[in-house]
Formats: sequence, structure tokens, C-alpha cells
Amino acid sequence: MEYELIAELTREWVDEAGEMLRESLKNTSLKIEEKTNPSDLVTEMDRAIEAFFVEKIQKHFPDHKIFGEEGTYDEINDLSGFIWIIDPIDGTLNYVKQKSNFCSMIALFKDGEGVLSFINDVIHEDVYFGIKGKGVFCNDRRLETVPPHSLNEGLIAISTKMVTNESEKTKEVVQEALGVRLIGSAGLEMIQVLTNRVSAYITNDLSAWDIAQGYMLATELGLTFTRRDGTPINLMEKNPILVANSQAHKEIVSKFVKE
Ligand code: 2AM
Ligand code: CA
Ligand code: CA
Ligand code: CA
Repeated sequence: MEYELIAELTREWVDEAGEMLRESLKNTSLKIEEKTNPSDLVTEMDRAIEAFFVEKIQKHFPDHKIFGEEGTYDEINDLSGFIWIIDPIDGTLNYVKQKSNFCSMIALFKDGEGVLSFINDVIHEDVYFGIKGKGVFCNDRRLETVPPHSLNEGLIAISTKMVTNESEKTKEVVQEALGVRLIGSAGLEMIQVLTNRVSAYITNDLSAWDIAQGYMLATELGLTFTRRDGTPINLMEKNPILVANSQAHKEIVSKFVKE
């Protein structure tokens, strides 16, 4: 099936999942469990949305592999073939506490390269998506390429864990920017870079399902998406991320890799 057709189908699933998530916010008795610590949560909706995507994928693409946060459906030992990467709710803590500032993300990779990707800003009903070679869109609007600019001309987003594990290098990078912004959803933070509302986003270690969708969209838009030290990301392991326009990216890497 052509990528455009797969994207059309995926768009239907993403829209339906978004509707389910908006509806779920009316549920006052949502089941919530702790995973590794009190800030690491999973709700019945994380599981339900992932199961919804998995059912659709298995029906339409039975030979594709699936990699989701809330349960690995296939043993993934390498990135060969078609792999769907799912984060049903990115920013679960926000979903529970703020009832906003979360997104739902799904991407399809072929042999390690992103071919299509969706990040749904559920509350704003903004679906960001990209198809390899066809550009990146927000709903029906094509996103403009971000012009290269210096970190000192824009804002920077950082992950919450970087605030508590603040290092001299992080401090130096953050001070260079006009200001720092935190949302608590890696997906929405990557969208801020794509839309040039922040100039860069840096994180501590994140898994494939946190980054694959933003990685595909950022790459398609011509942004630079690497590990924090400037080396290529590896979706088979956790990665500290740096995504930015080419100029800010270069400046930040030089601060992180210097002695
Ligand atoms: P999640 O909500 O899908 O878990 C802020 O917490 C950001 O970091 C979110 O994008 C969140 O994704 C991600 N994250 C990754 N690992 C996490 C963890 N162990 N606990 C909380 N958030 C985590
Ligand atoms: Ca999680
Ligand atoms: Ca996530
Ligand atoms: Ca999640």
C-alpha cells in the first residue's frame, strides 16, 4: 500500500483515538496505577488507546511489527522491516493532573527510517503529521521550514528531569537562550520546535516510543535531531535528545561536548 493511503487510514485511527481521549476526560473514576515511581503513571486509557491502535494495525497489516509503550507485542531485535511505534498518551501525568498538555503519538518506520508519523495534540484538536518526502502538516496546513537561527534568539524547552539533575553544561545552555519552557510531554515539546515556538528541546534518556514520532517529523522538516552529544539516535536504546534548527543545534552540541 502506498504511504499516502496508509497515512489516510492512520489519520482515521488517530482522530478516533483523540475523540476517545477527549471523552475520557469526563470520566471521574479513571483507573490509575503507578509504574516505577509516583510520577510514572499508567491509566486504563493508556492501555485502551494502545490496544485500539494494535487491533487496527493487526487487522490491516498483519505482517508489520508493533512496538508500544504499554506492552511490547513483538520481540524487536533490530529495526528491519515495517515497525509501528506507539505512545498512546505522552504526558500521562499531565493527562491525569491537568487534563491537558498531553498528546497521542504513532509512527511507521521501515528499516529504521520514518515513513509516516502522527502527533495528536488532543485538547487543541491539532493533528501534526508527516509522510516521507511529502512534508509536515498541522491538520490541513503545511508547516514552514524553520530558518536556522542562534539559541540566543529564541526559547529552549528542557525535560523536567533535567531541572532536578541540573549540570553546569545544562545551565550554560539554558542561560544562553532567551528563556526556558517546560510542558512535560516530549511529543508536544518536539512540536514546539517544529513550529518554531521554541528553538531547541533537550532531554535526559527517552525511549523509542517517546521520540520516534518527533524524530520522523523533525527530520522531514529539515531540523536536526540527534543524541545530546550530536551523535545519531539509536531507537533500540534510550537516548538523551537534542532537537533544534541546524544553527542552534551546533551551538548546543559544542557546549555539551566540551570538557
Ligand atoms: P509518558 O507520559 O508517555 O510516560 C515528561 O514526563 C515526559 O517524559 C513525557 O513525555 C513522558 O512520557 C516522558 N517519560 C519517559 N520516561 C518517563 C518516566 N519513567 N516517568 C515519567 N515520564 C517519563
Ligand atoms: Ca509512561
Ligand atoms: Ca512518552
Ligand atoms: Ca505514554
